Amino acid sequence: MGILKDRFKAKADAANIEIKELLKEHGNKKIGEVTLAQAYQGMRGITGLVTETSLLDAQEGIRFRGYSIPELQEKLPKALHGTEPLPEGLFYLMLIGELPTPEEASHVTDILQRRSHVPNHVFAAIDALPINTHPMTMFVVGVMALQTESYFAKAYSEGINKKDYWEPTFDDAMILIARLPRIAAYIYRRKYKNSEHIHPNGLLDWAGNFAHMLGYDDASFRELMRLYMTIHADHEGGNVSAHTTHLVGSALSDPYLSYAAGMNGLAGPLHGLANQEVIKWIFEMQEKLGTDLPAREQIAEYVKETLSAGKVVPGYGHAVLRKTDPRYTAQLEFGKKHMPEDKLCRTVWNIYEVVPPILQSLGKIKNPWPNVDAHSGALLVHYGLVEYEFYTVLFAVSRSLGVLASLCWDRALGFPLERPKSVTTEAVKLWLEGKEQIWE
Ligand code: CMX
Repeated sequence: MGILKDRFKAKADAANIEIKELLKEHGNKKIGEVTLAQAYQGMRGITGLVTETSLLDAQEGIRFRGYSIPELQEKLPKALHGTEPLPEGLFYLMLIGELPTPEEASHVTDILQRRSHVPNHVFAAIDALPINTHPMTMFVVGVMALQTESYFAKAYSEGINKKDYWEPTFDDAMILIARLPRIAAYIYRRKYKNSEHIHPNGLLDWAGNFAHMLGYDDASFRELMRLYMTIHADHEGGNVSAHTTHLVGSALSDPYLSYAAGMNGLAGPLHGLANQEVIKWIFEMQEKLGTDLPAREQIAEYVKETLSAGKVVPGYGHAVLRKTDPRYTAQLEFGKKHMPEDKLCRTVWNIYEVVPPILQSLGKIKNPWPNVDAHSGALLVHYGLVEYEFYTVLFAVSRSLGVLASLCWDRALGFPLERPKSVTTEAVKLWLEGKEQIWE
């Protein structure tokens, strides 16, 4: 690969310098409807998608159908003796657009329970992978194996009328959501608990049963799972997992294919995988410093080392948010209530005091505040769920609620194939020289 790789590197280095210069001078020029800088730099600030289930405000954070996280915690139905919202209720809200009564939320629970049986070939597909496979890879393989069940794929091959697309999409979405906890728990028990699997408990709610199948029957862990599955469910439409699910779905790929694609995006370290990276980073800091409760000055030193090694501080920053993520705050409050003395949680809270001013001082980071991933791992570790490579799978199970409710809406509203225009740097240069304009 030597010569080819070297040539590519030389070309890429030169192009990087050239594009930087080009954007310095022409970044604010409009290329079609957007600026050149937006086209080159991740499409920030472009409103080009419709997602009905939730809306993100840069200062305030996420609202699901108009309701903030504290409002959801107050208004959504709870499990018996529980205080955290039932994610089934949030799914109802995202799908129907109205807050469910306890009976309506429990109807969703019933639908999911009745459809939760996972066919054996899905487990066989997971078992075919080496045990050291990352849990997210096992998860997506499990979802892809389940695609054999798709009503949408079957209906399409039999010639369904396009006005009816939404219906098999809806059926696939419900079945997929119903089965994901079992698939995820299977992966967890296979990889970390010697394949000692736990049967579902048909009397429990969706998240409570998930906690049970993972092997954590503590009542407050079940509450954590209900909160976790609620707050990670959706974050409007432009994030990588939601956008990918929508994009792939726009080709009329069925919900299994679309969701699996989205979860491959969630498995990236700048997105959902950041939750494992946070705990890995803290564990490495503890080991290096030889303490499980590092002082703020020690944390500051470690943060600076991370930055000077050219790495990001995981769990901090956001492409849209410009304040502390309310999903972080909800978890912080859970920690203060259930485990105020926990050393790892106290470390997470100390990091919150130390990191923002350091990131701010760099002058280039638009949001120095923590996101959802900065806190979730510490709560899980408290209950003994220390296998941090599994954390993104929890995020993925939750994210199904938002992206699949959205996919039902995509089909119901007949959204078309998504296909934005792209350009080459060569074409941009010709345009800047006034020679060619290919985007109009
Ligand atoms: N640590 C170090 N540098 C950071 C940083 C962080 N936490 N956040 C942003 N930056 C850097 C960017 O890498 C970029 O650097 P360059 O100009 O050298 O490329 C610069 O600051 C400007 O970035 P930005 O406009 O503020 O942020 P982006 O919109 O480009 O990126 C995000 C957003 C989330 C990818 C980024 O903040 C990040 O990498 N954070 C750490 C990873 C993380 O926690 N991801 C989880 C996000 C939530 C989720 O999706 O689950």
